Order: sequence, then C-alpha cells, then structure tokens
Amino acid sequence: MRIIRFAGESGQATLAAVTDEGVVYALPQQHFMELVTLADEQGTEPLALVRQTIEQSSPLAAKLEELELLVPIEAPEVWAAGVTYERSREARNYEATGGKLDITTFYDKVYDAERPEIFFKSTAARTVGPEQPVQLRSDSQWQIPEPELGLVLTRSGRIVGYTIGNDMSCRDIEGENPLYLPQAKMWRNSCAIGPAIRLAETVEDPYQFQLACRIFRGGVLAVEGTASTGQLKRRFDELVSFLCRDNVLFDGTVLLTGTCIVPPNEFTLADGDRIEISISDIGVLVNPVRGGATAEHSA
Ligand code: DO4
Ligand code: MG
Repeated sequence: MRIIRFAGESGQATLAAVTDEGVVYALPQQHFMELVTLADEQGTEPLALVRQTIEQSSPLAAKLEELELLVPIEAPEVWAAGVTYERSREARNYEATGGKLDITTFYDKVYDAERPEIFFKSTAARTVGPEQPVQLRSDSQWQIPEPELGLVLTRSGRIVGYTIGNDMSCRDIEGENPLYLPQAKMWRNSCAIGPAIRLAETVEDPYQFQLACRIFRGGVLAVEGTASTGQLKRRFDELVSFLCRDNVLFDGTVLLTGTCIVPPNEFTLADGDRIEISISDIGVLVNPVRGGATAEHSA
C-alpha cells in the first residue's frame, strides 16, 4: 500500500491510498502524518486504518497516471546520510583528490567509522515533488542527481514509510573543500521527493529495494545506473539513531540514506535534462532540470 497526494479538481491537495493493484482511494486525512498519528491514537497501524477506509468507500474514477501528483509529504526537514555505499566513497574520493585513488581521505575514514556522515539537506520550501523542476546552481560546472531511498520518520525516529529522494549535488564545490558541503548540497529546489510513500509495515525487507536512475537529454537516454539497498554499508536503525541523538526531530522528517548510483565522471546535468529515479514497490520520481551556469559563473 502506498500513499500519495494529488491536486483535486479545484486544485486542493488530496491524500490518497494506492493499492498494490494500482487502484486509488481518497483518504479523509489531509496529510500523511495525520494518518500515522490517528493510527497511533487508535492503537493500530496506518495500513489497518487505510484498509478500513477502503472497505467503506469507492475507488476514484481516475487512474493513478491521470492524477497530478504532489510531493507526498511536506517534510519540515530533510536530512541525508553520506558515504553509506562503496560507490559513493569511490566517487567522493575521485572528486576530492582529482582521481589520485592511492590517497586515504576523510571519506575512507567516515565509511569505516562508527559515526556515519549525516548532514542537513533541505526544508519543505526547498523540496520539490513529482514533475516539478529541480534547479541547477549557477556557479557549479559539475552537478549530478543522487538517487536515494528516503525514510519517513516520526518525531521519535520511528520509520513509518519509504519514499524516493534526489539529493542534487555539486561535485566540484564539494571536491574543492569539504567545508563547502552545505553549498554543494543545499540551494533552491535542490531536493526532490516522491511520488509516493510506501507504508513501512508493508515492506518485508527494506534491504531489498532495487533502485534505478535514468537521465534523458533531448529525449535520448544519456545515463543509466542501478543499485540495491542490499549494498548499503549501514543499517537504517543505525542512521536514525545518530540522527536522533541529542536532536529535535519533527513528525514527517525525511532521512535520505545515501547514493549508490553515480553518473560517469565526465557527466554533468544540463538545463532541459529529465531525471527518472525508480525504486521497486515505491514508484518513479520524474523531475525536469532547470537553470545552470550563468555567463557570470561559466568562465
Ligand atoms: O560526503 C558527501 C555526501 C555524500 C552523499 O550525499 C552520498 O553518499 O549520498
Ligand atoms: Mg547523497
């Protein structure tokens, strides 16, 4: 069972459930976390609550593909873990050392350390949903999407859902100096989430999600990569426990869990590209790319 939000006929945001058969039912709650809170109050799971609603209502006449999907959760904060896959360690080392792979870096250290890398990635105002443009920085010449599984958390750090995230990143800015990380990771529309949230209780093994990323340029496939959460170095509980430690969390916080798909080193995103990120049993997050180097910054 997946939860989506879509724009209704008069434009109002509507929460809905999508069954494994792809049938859509409108839900009475307005937000995903309202559903979670109500289930908690009734001593049940969101899935049971959704099933009750479905039994008492009729499906929407419209098909899922016909709906204008919105970001499934307006996450007050998006955090992200980094260097959680070997592929990310390799790519980060490449950009930090200019390809001198015999040098040991802090990326090697963090990959093996007890404490994971966790950084602040985005806020609701900087995060876009399905089909909304992700933005390129005007002062970076080396930008990529980072396709990542996102954990939807309660304020106590309970994982209540799984979604798809894009941790847009500037490899040149991060590679120049690690202290530039916030600028390499956070700017206007530098994070995308969606198209759906899979209820946590419907996922048997979260280490078996299959991820794929395709980038189209001029309608032609330019980059393609696949990965599995089975390749993760760390456990989700471990990442969440470090995020929660001495911290304040808000209901509906999303924690991105790191990337294992990195485009070839010579690739950089360009205005007009189209990014498709799919995760098995969750869906496909599609975003066009806008912006990029200005004359001022392209020299
Ligand atoms: O160290 C920088 C961030 C790495 C990252 O975002 C990732 O591994 O996904
Ligand atoms: Mg990342």
